[in-house]
Formats: sequence, structure tokens, C-alpha cells
Amino acid sequence: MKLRMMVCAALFGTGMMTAHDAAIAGAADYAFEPVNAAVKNGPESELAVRLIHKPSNKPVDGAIVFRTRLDMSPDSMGEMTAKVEPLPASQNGVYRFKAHLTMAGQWALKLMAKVPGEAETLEGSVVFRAQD
Ligand SMILES: [Cu+2]
Repeated sequence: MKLRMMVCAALFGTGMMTAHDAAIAGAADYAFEPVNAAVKNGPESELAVRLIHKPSNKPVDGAIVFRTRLDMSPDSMGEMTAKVEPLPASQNGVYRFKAHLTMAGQWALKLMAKVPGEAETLEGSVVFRAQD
């Protein structure tokens, strides 16, 4: 990562940024992060993640989240899953889900998504701490 940034900076200096950008753009340029990692334990818990385009630090709207899995892998309970449903329409890069949590502790929301103009599939894992 560090090396790539250095190469990036070097190319920027020579004015080759545009071509270089197109060559390295991909799923690694995006990150899912929790809006608020602390959530309520229970069947009506709301999980919100923000999708960021890292080079510009801008939120990304219009992503299609086509696969989710919610499990307690951060607490070594990867087999323990909970039902998760998408809630309507994102704004400012925020995607919300209703989660049927059954236990206090750490839950990982794993997502696969497509964003407009990006060929690669995005994969993310966002950890939430559920409290009673
Ligand atoms: Cu558990």
C-alpha cells in the first residue's frame, strides 16, 4: 500500500495521473465503515454503513448491495448468524439495514456490492458492537 502511494505520487509529478488512475482504480478504492459502531441488541436493531470512495474521500450513492451476511465472527462465533434486511434508499453514501440481533457482542456485517462505473465487485466487513 505504501509503495503504491509512492508510485502514485511519483506519477502525479510527471503528469501521468489520469492514465495511472484508470489503471489502478478498482474495488480497493472503496471502503465501508460504520456510521455508528455502537448499536442496540435486539430484533429491531438498525445498522448503518457509509460507503466511501477513498481517493476523493467522498460518499458513494447508488451502490447495489446484493449480498449480506451478519455473523459474530469478531467474537469467534462465526457460525452464529442473524437475519438482516435492507432498509430503503441511501443518501450521502449511507446504507441502512434492519438486523435481528440475538446476543450482545460484536457482529460483522459482510457486504458485496456493485457501484456504477466500477467493474469490480466491492466486498466489505463492518463490525458493530451490540449492547443490551
Ligand atoms: Cu454469539
